[in-house]
Amino acid sequence: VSAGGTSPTELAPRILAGDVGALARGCRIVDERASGYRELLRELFPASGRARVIGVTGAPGVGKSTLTDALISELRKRGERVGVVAVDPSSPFSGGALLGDRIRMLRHSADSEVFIRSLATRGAHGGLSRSAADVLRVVEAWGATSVLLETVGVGQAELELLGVVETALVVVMPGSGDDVQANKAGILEAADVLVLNKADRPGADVAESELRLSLALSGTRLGTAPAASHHAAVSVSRTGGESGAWTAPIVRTVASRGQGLVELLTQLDAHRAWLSGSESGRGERAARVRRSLLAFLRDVVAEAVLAEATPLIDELALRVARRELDPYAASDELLAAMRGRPGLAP
Ligand SMILES: Nc1nc2c(ncn2[C@@H]2O[C@H](COP(=O)(O)OP(=O)(O)OP(=O)(O)O)[C@@H](O)[C@H]2O)c(=O)[nH]1
Ligand SMILES: [Mg+2]
Repeated sequence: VSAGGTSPTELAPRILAGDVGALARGCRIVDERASGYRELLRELFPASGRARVIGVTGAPGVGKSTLTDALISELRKRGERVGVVAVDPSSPFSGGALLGDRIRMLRHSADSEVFIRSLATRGAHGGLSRSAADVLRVVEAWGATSVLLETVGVGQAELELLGVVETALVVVMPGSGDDVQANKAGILEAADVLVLNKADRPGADVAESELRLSLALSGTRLGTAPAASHHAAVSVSRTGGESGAWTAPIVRTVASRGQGLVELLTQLDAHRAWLSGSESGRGERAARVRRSLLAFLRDVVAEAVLAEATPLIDELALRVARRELDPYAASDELLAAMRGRPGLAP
């Protein structure tokens, strides 16, 4: 039972009716995995999946929050209802930054059609993308037509987070070399739209050609990737092949002045249209759903197995340490035990 004395199940219809207070409570319950969170998510699930979910990621200070703020304004001009979920998986010291973001977006706080929420950090023990996906679902059920997920950094955690969005927007700025960083982490390859923000700064042209080079290089490297891989379609198109594939465009913006936002929104629309209106887009969308389900199942199954099999795992670990058992044999024993068979253990 939540703070307001409303059970999670009573909360669902209120969230679905667009109640912001209920939404805030629902987000907290889901984020903290408080009792009843599963039931709440189950009830909200049918109402999710309709919003456009946009991931905004990039190195610290590139202007993600400024861009998010500008995007909120642009989307509001269209009459959209907008949700923002901010995550900082990389740093436990981000209280100030998040507070700063909040202050920056304060001008939207009086707007009842805008909901902004910072996600509690769960990066340390994984499952961050699961938390993000859960909270996104609640915000969608509230009736947001667009949800922006802001994440700081260009590492593995951000790559995982990009897996739960529809359109992944990767932000870079001139003269930072963060495109190189992002390239290493595979973030550039995961981008559906690349934003070169702070285009008012010197070096924007150089930065853009470097970005193009990085993309071309990653495309070449990915050209040999298996066809089923996430980025295959994009890389094929980048290397000049298959038609109908999506090629990540580069959009220049000056977020602090709201410049380039119309073009950015045009590209976001184009990506959405591609996802739902083309064969390869629908394939990509289905592949993403499957991929994030797989990540979720891995998380849940591992959790369940670890919870149930702790004594067996302890025993297996001892035997592996004594070199009586190799890890493959240990996994065979664990699986056998999980299947309810007596197993191979003595
Ligand atoms: N010159 C210029 N400055 C910008 C632009 N966009 C944002 N800034 C400034 O860059 C600084 C960082 O912007 P933020 O939006 O906080 O960047 P961020 O990526 O959200 O930063 P973190 O959340 O800390 O990673 C602020 O001082 C902004 O005013 C731009 O297009 N041009
Ligand atoms: Mg920020």
